[in-house]
Amino acid sequence: LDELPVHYSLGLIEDQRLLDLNSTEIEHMSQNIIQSHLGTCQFTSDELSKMIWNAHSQEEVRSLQSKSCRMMWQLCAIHMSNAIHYVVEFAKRLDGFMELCQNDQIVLLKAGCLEVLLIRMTQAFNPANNTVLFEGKFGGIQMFRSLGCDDLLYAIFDLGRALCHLSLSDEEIALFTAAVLMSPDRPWLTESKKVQKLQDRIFVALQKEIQKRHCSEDLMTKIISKLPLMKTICNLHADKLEFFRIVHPDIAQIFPPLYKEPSI
Ligand code: MHQ
Repeated sequence: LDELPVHYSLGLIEDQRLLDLNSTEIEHMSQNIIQSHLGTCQFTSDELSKMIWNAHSQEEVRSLQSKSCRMMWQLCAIHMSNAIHYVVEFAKRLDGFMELCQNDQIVLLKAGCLEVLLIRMTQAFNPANNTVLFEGKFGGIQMFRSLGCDDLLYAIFDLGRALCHLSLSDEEIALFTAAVLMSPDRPWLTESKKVQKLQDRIFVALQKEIQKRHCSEDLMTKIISKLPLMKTICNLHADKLEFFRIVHPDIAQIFPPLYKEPSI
């Protein structure tokens, strides 16, 4: 009874033996995922904990607010593109990812990079005062006023708070983001069985990691329960992006290639 069943939205593993894995293999895979995360996370949690009380001044917030919608979108697009490059690098370092066909690599990244970014955001989010890292310092939702998409931003900040509330470790974030990236239900995947197998193993590794710190609490269930909100945000984001692309086709040019076509 030492292996608890692993439940998740996309399938059900009743017995770890079904996956035909031994602990060393899981441990090895965990290490690969954690190292990949640490090597590509842009800011370490140490760096972030030092920056967390370094907030934008009133003046700086006002200056962001006085930017035009256009300029602000551009600024956000630059930061998001940059962050997405790190997510792509993360994926490339995951065992198994580069062995997938190129079509599937692109499908998984296109569909998952925003979700990964939202999970990564927990480390750059201060739930004590609802601020997030932007332009080198922490600031609240009002920084983004000129974007004119408050609904989306409230959803993003709500998710940030909810994810912070789970107080995930770096290791858990690494495994969680890898699992989200390896979602076998993305449209247009050609080898979803292969992806499913990878994701199953990652969930087993995540469950193991969770058991190290949290004894009784069902953190796994809580983590999984955040997935629908993340999907909603990504869809909302894709809609805004679509709208923005029509209104400002020139700026949409700088969105990273993966970002340009939310669906193939
Ligand atoms: C990453 C580092 C990182 C980089 C960029 C609605 C809209 C057009 C944009 C950060 C959303 C505005 C993003 C820049 C805002 C919510 C975006 C803009 C973790 C994530 C993080 C901190 C991003 C978080 C979300 C930000 C602030 O390693």
